[in-house]
Amino acid sequence: MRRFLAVVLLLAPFTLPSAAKIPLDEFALRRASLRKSLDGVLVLFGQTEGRDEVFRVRPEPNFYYLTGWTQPGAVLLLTPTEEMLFLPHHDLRVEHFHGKRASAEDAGVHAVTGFEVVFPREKFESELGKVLSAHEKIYTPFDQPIVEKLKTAYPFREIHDAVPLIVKLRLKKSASELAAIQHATDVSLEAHRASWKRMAAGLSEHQLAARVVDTFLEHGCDVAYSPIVGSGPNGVVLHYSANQRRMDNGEVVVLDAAAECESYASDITRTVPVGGKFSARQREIYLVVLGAQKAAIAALKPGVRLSGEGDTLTKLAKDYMDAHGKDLHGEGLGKYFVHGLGHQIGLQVHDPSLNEPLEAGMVVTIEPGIYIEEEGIGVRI
Ligand SMILES: [Mn+2]
Repeated sequence: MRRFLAVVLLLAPFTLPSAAKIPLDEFALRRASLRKSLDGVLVLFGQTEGRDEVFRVRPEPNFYYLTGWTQPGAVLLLTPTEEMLFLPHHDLRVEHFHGKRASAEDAGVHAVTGFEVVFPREKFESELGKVLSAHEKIYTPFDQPIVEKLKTAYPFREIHDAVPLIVKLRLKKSASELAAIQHATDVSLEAHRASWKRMAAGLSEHQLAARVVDTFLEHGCDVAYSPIVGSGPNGVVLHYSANQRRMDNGEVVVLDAAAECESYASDITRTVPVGGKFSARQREIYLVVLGAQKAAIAALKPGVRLSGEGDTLTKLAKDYMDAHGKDLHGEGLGKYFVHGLGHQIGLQVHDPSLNEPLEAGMVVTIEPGIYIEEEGIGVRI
């Protein structure tokens, strides 16, 4: 028995699902394919950091997508034929707080960054000036403060939003991205199952959240978003996150929680009865939501739209609810489905979309819900 236990303990660390790290080459390939469609100069700033920051800073997703670089203060400059990364100098004080960082003057900087050309940060303005002698247009994200600075510095240049160019690439997931999302999903499923085991009348919602977050951290992942644990009447609040209510038998809990692993997110919602059994009405609503989800998944294929005008998967789910259930006033349940059916997912839980029909290689969530305040029932799957 003792020997058996020792073997199990030895094996245990290796049975954890392993995180799929995106190789540096893939970031280089992404830049190469962006450069192919680039008719100007692209400028992207990575994340900055606050003073004495103790919260983990998420990388700016577009910058991360093209560089894989997470150290703050970096700048990316692309032209159709060139790639340059600009890094801040070493700062002993900063490195005392945050650990060693890479800098342009380091011998190994090319191998570490995957860039052949790495300059110190202060060279950015002069290098931008040089490449602009051969190009008219500047692409930069319109949602970042840099756009105003560029407009002031280059008043006679056409400045365009860089985001659609990058989003076009981000929408189609590579094999390693699919593996990363699958991994975050596997960890999230395990977290949901762990919380179901903990579930009992008299517990508080945050105790389910604790089990969920514990599972994420155990796997070296983090929360993709604040866990939503909405029991009873809180189940109808879409983005409820206080998680402080006592749960009781007879109620259902909407548990919307997922992990982010190696920068890729998942997004999973399940609705379960606190005491292990649905009431007849809860079960009825649950089966309508599940049926709508299955119908939408069956109709999911390239060319369809998730939401918007006309025939969309959201409309299909709503029609299913109308056809399969009624509220206390004899009206269809579709009107209680008050959000979009799903969204793109990847580096962000709500990955950006260009509102075009779905294409092969995209990853979307399908998560219908019915929220009837009058009956105190919220179900999302
Ligand atoms: Mn979602």
